Amino acid sequence: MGPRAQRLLAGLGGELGRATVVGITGPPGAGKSTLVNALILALRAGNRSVGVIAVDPSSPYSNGAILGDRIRMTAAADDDAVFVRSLAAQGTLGGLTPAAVRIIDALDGAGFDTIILETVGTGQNEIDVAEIADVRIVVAAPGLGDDIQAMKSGLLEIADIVVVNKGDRPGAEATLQQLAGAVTLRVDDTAGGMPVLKTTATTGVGVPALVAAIDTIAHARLAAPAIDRRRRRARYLIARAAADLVAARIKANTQGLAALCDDLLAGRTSATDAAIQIIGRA
Ligand SMILES: Nc1nc2c(ncn2[C@@H]2O[C@H](COP(=O)(O)OP(=O)(O)OP(=O)(O)O)[C@@H](O)[C@H]2O)c(=O)[nH]1
Ligand SMILES: [Mg+2]
Repeated sequence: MGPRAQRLLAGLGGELGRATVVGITGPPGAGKSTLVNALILALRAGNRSVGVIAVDPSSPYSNGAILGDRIRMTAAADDDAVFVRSLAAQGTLGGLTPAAVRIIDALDGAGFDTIILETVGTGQNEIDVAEIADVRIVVAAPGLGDDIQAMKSGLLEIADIVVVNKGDRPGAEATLQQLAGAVTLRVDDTAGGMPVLKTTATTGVGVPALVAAIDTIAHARLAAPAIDRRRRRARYLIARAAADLVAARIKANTQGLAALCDDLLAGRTSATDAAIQIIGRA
């Protein structure tokens, strides 16, 4: 970002932190984009403006996913209160670029009520969503097989709301039961109240209940001062930048690294102690 853009965003500072940022993640093909489209329709029906950032996890050189999202998000066409932007992940460490945070700020400053962030849940992405979003939705669908197992171990950790989409498909109810069971087993789910909802994104069935669940959580989260939520996003940006810098430093340190590698292989040091020798104690 250039200095001019930075000044512009800084000038918006007083107005930022108003929007509800909703993160939507889940396995490829679960119907995230279709669900975002259905959410746009439902939120527009309530006269709320919606900004969408769809993070493309695939090659930064391909526009295929961008086109795909545009086609699926037909609700956005010809409506000034809807803004859809696709973003290539650019192969950064976090998968989700800091650019996403800047677009959130820009949309927030422009007065959008709800900002939806769609990312494919493969690895670091879902954690990034957790860092950035006020409300975190994990989307599953029947017939994704192993992905449900993966969700149980990882994705559900970050969820505020679990959605089983493709509710019109056979097996939707079984997937719902499976995930509802996994959610109640979560140790940290003290309230025992995480919503597990069924939607059919293609027809909009179940979407009003999802909007209601989002609103309930957003209401509680947005009670915190806007600056707190913006600081959390700033912390994420700094952590990502720090990780990039450290990785670059370790890569550049080829001379000393050979000896450290040998020490590690011979059990004379741990990976953590070796890292501390290179970057110092945090
Ligand atoms: N039957 C049925 N099909 C659905 C539903 N929602 C989405 N689909 C279909 O599922 C396919 C994938 O939908 P997308 O919205 O692109 O899924 P996605 O999770 O965004 O996919 P990626 O962004 O590639 O990870 C499309 O063919 C949709 O039409 C649903 O509720 N029921
Ligand atoms: Mg998608």
